[in-house]
Amino acid sequence: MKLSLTMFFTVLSFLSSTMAFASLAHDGYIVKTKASHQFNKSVFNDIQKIGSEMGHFYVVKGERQAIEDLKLNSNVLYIEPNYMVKLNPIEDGHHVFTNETLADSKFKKQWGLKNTGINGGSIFAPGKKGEDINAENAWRHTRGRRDIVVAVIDTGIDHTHNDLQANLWVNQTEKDGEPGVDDDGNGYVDDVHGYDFANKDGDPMDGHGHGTHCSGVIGAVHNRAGIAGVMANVKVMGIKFLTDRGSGTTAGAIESVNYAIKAGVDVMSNSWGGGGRSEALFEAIKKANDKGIVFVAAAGNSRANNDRRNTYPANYKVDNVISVGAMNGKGKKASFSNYGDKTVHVFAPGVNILSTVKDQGYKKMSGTSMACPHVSGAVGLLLSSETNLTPAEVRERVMATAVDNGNLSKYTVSGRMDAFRMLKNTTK
Ligand SMILES: [Ca+2]
Ligand SMILES: [Ca+2]
Ligand SMILES: [Ca+2]
Repeated sequence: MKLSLTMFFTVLSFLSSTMAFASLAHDGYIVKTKASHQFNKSVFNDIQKIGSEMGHFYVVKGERQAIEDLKLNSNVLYIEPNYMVKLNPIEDGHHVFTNETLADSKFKKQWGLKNTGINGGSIFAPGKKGEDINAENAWRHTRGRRDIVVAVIDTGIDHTHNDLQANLWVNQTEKDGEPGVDDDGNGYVDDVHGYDFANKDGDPMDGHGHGTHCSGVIGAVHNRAGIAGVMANVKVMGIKFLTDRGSGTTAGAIESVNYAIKAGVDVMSNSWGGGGRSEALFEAIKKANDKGIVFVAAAGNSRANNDRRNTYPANYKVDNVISVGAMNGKGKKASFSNYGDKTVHVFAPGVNILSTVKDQGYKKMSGTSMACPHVSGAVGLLLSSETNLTPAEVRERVMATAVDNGNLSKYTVSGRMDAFRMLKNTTK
């Protein structure tokens, strides 16, 4: 399964989309029905209902003929492959730092927030001063708000990490409630910090590290230890649908989006991709847009032109989707990053990004996976300052205030994201 996914990113650009989608890895089929449906259990291997506010959805597995026959049922609206999706980092870093207690000691290595040109000395490649998201100036305007919730839809979150704990989203009713009981009646048992749709339980603990890394970029605590998040004040919710090995399905993504909508989050951060177009996921993202929720997505790491070939979820045409490419410390497109001057809305730091990982660790990782949460955090800052902006207005602001640094204009609609200019609504 993993092999086919890797092939998707390396081979797909040579295939027509129709051909490729027929061969994309998937795990059963997503079925949308008009009304609640009684499947003939004897002809299917497995039937699971998907939690959704958008109607009746199921994941169905069975022989080809049984699926074909289902298409003829008048209660069935559509059937589509339940695509496999994956993470968008390109490598795991080799520099793992643990148990360091120096004063927000690693901030000087966070070139994405403040690029001095020499961040981290010999460990990190030299960059170019000022090629960053302009975080320090942005923080003079706002450092975020505790009632802004950013959902990281990923491999989960290490909610025991000292550099994240104070900024975690907490479902207080479940925290104070009974184990094994859905105390707040939202349909999910023991969802104290989010939910785990990969294992179907209330604990989105991250056994991989990727979701914790993205979470740290957004909201690592400004506590004089470890790193600093783009937001000092925020509630980060961990929604896990990718396994500890980093793979998941479209159905899991839909359940995650649905959970975040019900919880009333402000931003969803999505550092994953793959598979073909899913009508069901499109409907979920549109629902989020209707609820005023911004959906930030990694543009992908296959050096591909997203104007020519759709990468999902970054390419869904909904007003709340912000597609993010990755730039390096010199302010140039990262070699791996997807691009598109019509479809990739903005670029953000995504090479050698230092952030939190599991087991109290810190690690540098690269990918549009890392660029995405920089934008999610900056959007969180913007919503802290201007609470009534619509997702379309947020996206427009992100693009209108981005910096043309001379390197990125042919790769994106706008340029390099600048959090300070976003907040001040200025191009100066
Ligand atoms: Ca619950
Ligand atoms: Ca409970
Ligand atoms: Ca910190």
